[in-house]
Amino acid sequence: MTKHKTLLSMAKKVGDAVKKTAKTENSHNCRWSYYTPFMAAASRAISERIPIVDFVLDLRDARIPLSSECELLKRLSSSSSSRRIIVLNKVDLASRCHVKEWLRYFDRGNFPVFCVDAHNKDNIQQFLSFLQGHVRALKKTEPERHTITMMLVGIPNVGKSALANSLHQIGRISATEKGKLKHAAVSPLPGETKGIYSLKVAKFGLVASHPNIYVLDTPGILPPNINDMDVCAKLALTGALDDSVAGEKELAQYFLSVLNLSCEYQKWEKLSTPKLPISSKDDNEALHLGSLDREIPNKEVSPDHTKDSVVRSVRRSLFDAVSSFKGNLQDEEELLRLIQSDFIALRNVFNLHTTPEEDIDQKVAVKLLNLFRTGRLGHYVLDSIHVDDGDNLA
Ligand SMILES: Nc1nc2c(ncn2[C@@H]2O[C@H](COP(=O)(O)OP(=O)(O)O)[C@@H](O)[C@H]2O)c(=O)[nH]1
Ligand SMILES: [Mg+2]
Repeated sequence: MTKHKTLLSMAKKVGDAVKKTAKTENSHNCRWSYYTPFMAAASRAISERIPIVDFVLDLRDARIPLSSECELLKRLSSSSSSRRIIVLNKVDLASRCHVKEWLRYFDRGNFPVFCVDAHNKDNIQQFLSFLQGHVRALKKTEPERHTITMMLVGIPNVGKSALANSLHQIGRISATEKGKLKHAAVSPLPGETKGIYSLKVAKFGLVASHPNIYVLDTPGILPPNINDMDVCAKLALTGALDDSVAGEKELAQYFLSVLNLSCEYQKWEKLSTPKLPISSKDDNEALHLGSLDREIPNKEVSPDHTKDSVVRSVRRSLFDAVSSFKGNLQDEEELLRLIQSDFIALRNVFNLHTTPEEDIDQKVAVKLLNLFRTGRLGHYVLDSIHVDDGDNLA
């Protein structure tokens, strides 16, 4: 996605909100509020283990391949004994063509890269074969090895525990290993994993000489503060920070800027209703009329926003709002006006008329964020590759 000036200023709003929360909650400390003593201890424990594990699986969010790089690994010296493999997770939520570009970008760097959907069995099988190749190469240089350790390292909520579980389950099933399966806690909220846990991934085959593979799940870590507001906003939108840190409404506004400035909504054209004549000035009013003209949910009950019919209505409303908008989206004020129209249209779709006025936008925001994060509102890669990014190549 190209860097629109308006998108950057919407990202800055989110970053400023995070900074403000950090300052009020933590006024006499230079670290930000999410950086708890627990996260500091986890960062130390992970740093100590990096030199003694065989592989570091540098887990990133495929939607933000650069912004989700773990700060601690950036500082990792190239002389470290462990081998680093970049893993782009949540690839099912990212736009394919952009992920391909990022894979080519990382291929030019020093570290192997693989993209994965932690919930997809076939994908995990392929990832296991890829890891197996690396284990074989290590065994060639150290044939006496009986145990190989791989540590998952990454920001909160990137899917470390989900991936550890999948590797453990699928690895053991394919090696027909007996024994009770363990389970790492997976949660949509950041900060769920509280310690470093080891799960056996099996022998990668039935031959006795094959080494035992263990994958270490770790707590998510972030630096004590994030100076780049664009990075901060992307981390918050994709769920690495608790939503209360930036505020759901600010995050939803940021998401709507991303959506309105992208091409994703164009895929929903066939869902569109015939256009009403909408002038740039009367957008809010016309959208009200437009949505009254369309499907109106039951007045009393707020529909389950994850139902296909509701998701379709959300898409249709967002498509209609942006495609009939006559303003200039490069102008922040006008973009905000479109976002306000989006919120009004979504109140109707989610049937939130009986909700107290001050809570409505908050409720719309929570539902919208949930739909974005479960891939129901398009596929995005928010980081873009620039010529000068070559200097930062991992
Ligand atoms: N769509 C999708 N969701 C995922 C994927 N991996 C993890 N998740 C979800 O992301 C959230 C965080 O996962 P978790 O493993 O707890 O993240 P951790 O904090 O890095 O351990 C959970 O809701 C997972 O179900 C993935 O590849 N695709
Ligand atoms: Mg976890």
